[in-house]
Amino acid sequence: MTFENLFSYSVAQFEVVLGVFTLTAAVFAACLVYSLATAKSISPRYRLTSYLTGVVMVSAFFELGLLALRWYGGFTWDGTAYVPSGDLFSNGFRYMNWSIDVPVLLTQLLIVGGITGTLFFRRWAAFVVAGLAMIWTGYVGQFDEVDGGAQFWVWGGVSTVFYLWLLVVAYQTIRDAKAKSSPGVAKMFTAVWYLFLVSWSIYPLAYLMPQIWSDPNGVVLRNLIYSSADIASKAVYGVLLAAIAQKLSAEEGYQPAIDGSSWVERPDAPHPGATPR
Ligand code: RET
Repeated sequence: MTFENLFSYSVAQFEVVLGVFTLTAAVFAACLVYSLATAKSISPRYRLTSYLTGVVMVSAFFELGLLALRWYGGFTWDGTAYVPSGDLFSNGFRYMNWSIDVPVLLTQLLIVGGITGTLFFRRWAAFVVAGLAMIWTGYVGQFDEVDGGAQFWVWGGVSTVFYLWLLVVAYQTIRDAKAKSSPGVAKMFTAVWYLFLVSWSIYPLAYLMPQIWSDPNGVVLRNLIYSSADIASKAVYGVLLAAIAQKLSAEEGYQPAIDGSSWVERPDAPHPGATPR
């Protein structure tokens, strides 16, 4: 049982949740277009990151669309409030979506971080095992989120152990990437680390919400939290990695990257506005 099903909602509460779901789906659709449209300005060595952002965006777009439908069908207007309709809302889609997106997002980090050879496969295996174990143990725990019994806390705790392992491997990957980067790119990797740490750590907070704030406003806040974390960890992260990949491509002399971006410095090509026409 998901705690969203316990309550009735005012028009504002119901609409905000529905609006946030559709906004998030729209952001993912936009980010899909962006990543496909800019892929060619990234050298073949890093380009897979753009297509992987595309994979994340498609799966997340469907997930948010389904959540919106499920929310819409889960409650009916009785003249004064949106009351449970008998069809249950479920956050289970989220966990299914993470099962695709978490391994893919972490693979992107390895690609843009320039990790190759056996180290790539070792880190990749650690990411996939830790990521899936984190998600599926959390999935088992969330079925007990309303009661907050042993199932909720024990599986939540086991999931957190896998999360900490994943964080260590992500930290090592970003540290290694920074060690071989120019100062500009190293700064961008530092930004990736903070974005990663903050946006990923929001999900366990949303898991805890039924035990922290169990009322309709808590439900609204939980879904706002989930959507901000989703936009940051999938879309902003994807765009930031694409920007790093493009800068690396330009530094390595890949001409479409040099021509195709306004934020990569071109010391030998003055800004068109600087030359008299
Ligand atoms: C759970 C269960 C409680 C403990 C922890 C969790 C962590 C979840 C995370 C999810 C990240 C999801 C992402 C999805 C992007 O598509 C499973 C809520 C630690 C970190 C990044």
